[in-house]
Amino acid sequence: MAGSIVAGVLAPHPPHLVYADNPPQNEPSAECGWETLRWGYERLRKDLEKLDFDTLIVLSPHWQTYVGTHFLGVPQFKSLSVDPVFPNLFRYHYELDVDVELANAICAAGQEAGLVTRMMENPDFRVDYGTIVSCHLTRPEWDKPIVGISSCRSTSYYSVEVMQEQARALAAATRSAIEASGRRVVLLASNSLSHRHFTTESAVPEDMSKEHIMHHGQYLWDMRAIELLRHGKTKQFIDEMPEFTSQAISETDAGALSWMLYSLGLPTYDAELYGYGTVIGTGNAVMGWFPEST
Ligand code: 2X7
Ligand code: FE2
Repeated sequence: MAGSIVAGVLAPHPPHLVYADNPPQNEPSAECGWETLRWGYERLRKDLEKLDFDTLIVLSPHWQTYVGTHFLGVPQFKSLSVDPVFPNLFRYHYELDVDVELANAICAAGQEAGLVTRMMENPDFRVDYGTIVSCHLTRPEWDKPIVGISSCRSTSYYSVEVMQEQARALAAATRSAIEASGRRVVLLASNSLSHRHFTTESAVPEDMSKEHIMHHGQYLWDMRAIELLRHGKTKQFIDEMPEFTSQAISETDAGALSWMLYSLGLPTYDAELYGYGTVIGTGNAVMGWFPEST
């Protein structure tokens, strides 16, 4: 049977959410924190549980490659991931499996479509924290293999428009490789929405009396993005992305959300909003699109 995308998820990766969950893999421990987002992820996990999927594909802004798009290409990775900005919150011992066959297929299809793509085959490679946090919060059991895709930073080199063209080509490659694979796949766009964060941290990082959006303008942009995305206006959101990305300093610059929305065929059906919350001033939404339920 042909493979399919069974869900697309906007799956932000602030390490604070893992810190506050206190999983055994993470060394620091927290009292609480960022509950609206963590409860949102909890509801997402329940919905994904019903879908019987094989593989998670995640595109992360924190695996930055400057010559083309790279794919994790080693069957297993095991190491310690430390957030470079928040080492006090995230020291996470990970062990994960990679769906190398599917990764190879997307890499090859991308190349055929004219993208510069490459398999990352260094067994000592340290997987970035964006990939780990989004995958952990979506599937803490780590019992599904992943495909990890890098962000090739074409927004910085060129523009949001160029990034979106490349995201569209990568999405077409992703779709055709999934169809040929027979897999049931969940796509994760690992990014925050508005992305300005405070440069100092409170003495107790999980002190929620100190947590709020960086400024009102960022909040307005987040609300606009969520309203469009929730109500099937993904084409309009894609069209507005250059302005959104520059005005909200959004992590959409990495291409993850564009890739995911293009892979879903720019959905015109409603998305499920699982939660919105700020993390050290940034705006984050957990949202899901379910093509089989439309
Ligand atoms: O990578 C992140 C992020 N995107 C948002 C908030 C805080 C930390 O890390
Ligand atoms: Fe980030």
